[in-house]
Amino acid sequence: MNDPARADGPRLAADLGKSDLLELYEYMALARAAEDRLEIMLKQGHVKGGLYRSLGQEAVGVGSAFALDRRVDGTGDMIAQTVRTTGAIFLMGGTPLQYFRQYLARSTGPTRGREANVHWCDFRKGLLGPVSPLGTMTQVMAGITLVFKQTGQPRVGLAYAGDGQTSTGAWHEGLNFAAVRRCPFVAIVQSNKYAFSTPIRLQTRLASFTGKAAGYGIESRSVDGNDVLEVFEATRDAVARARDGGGVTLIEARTYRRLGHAQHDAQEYVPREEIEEWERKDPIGRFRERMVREGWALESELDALDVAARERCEKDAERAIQEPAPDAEEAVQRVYEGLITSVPWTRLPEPTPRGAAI
Ligand SMILES: Cc1ncc(C[n+]2csc(CCOP(=O)(O)OP(=O)(O)O)c2C)c(N)n1
Repeated sequence: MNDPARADGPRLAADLGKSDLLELYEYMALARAAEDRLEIMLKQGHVKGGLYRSLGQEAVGVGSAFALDRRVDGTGDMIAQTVRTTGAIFLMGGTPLQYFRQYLARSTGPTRGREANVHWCDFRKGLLGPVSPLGTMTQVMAGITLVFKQTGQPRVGLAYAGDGQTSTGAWHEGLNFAAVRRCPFVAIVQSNKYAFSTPIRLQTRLASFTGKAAGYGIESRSVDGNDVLEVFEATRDAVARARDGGGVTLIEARTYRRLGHAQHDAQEYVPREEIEEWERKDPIGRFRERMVREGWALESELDALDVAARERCEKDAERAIQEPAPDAEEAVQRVYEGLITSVPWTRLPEPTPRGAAI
């Protein structure tokens, strides 16, 4: 859906028709199914590196990316993804198969086995990709959106950040730069209560991250991040403002990281009741319940989407598992500019001991 205002039959909610609402559900279900399948592959020893999940945060990535102009030819809007935006990556055109190949470090994957998890980009699909130092991609996206503006391209850039990321100098600099230059930029703070084990109260004295917007003179809005329609509406407004030359908006999406930072984090610093409370606010469960209650969809239609998501992930996982890792000689190529002619792991000759006769 590239035009959020497009009507397909009656508009049921947030100016969206039935097929749009089903698509929102479908992509949240797909994100969950893909990550569930990855968890099994991790236990089977197929995943290289850690596994980072967006469990319970699916509405943030899906609701926001749904508001973008999504194209696969390099002319649409762009996102700077994080490890918690699986649904957004799929909506932009990334696929579960790409996702699995990357997590399994396969030679067929987006980085051909050179990098792990979401560290990949696909500019044609509007995926800028992340680098590890937090905050950096907000700076890069600020620059990209300045180019959009200066070259008269009607494109918008959206950069996601966790609450921890907002404490980095890079995030501040990027946001301030985009604000001052009135770039077509949307900043989404995925406020999920923890950065690793650090709670929000140790990131900021503010009650809401929207308070930071005042410091940059930009618009802001706080939304229930587990309500996919609320996230969508806020992002749609922010994107429209950005495209019209109205500058930057900061959206705080209040959500919860239901698992540890990654699979290696047992989350011992989190009270069990807190997790249970957020399990009851599950974004997929809530949207399903609402769709059925409002008569937007039948339970059987949603069941069919769940089954299709799981079957697709099963098929793609089996395929990725069978595919090869890159061979060692190939894996070192194209990491830096130019080809590597001598392999870097060749041992240097032992140094001559001091005082030895030469
Ligand atoms: C500048 C920087 N500092 C520290 C880290 C290590 N690190 C990686 S992820 C992470 C936590 C991120 O938390 P947050 O931004 O809240 O995102 P979340 O994982 O909660 O989605 C940290 C501290 C890093 N990658 N970069």
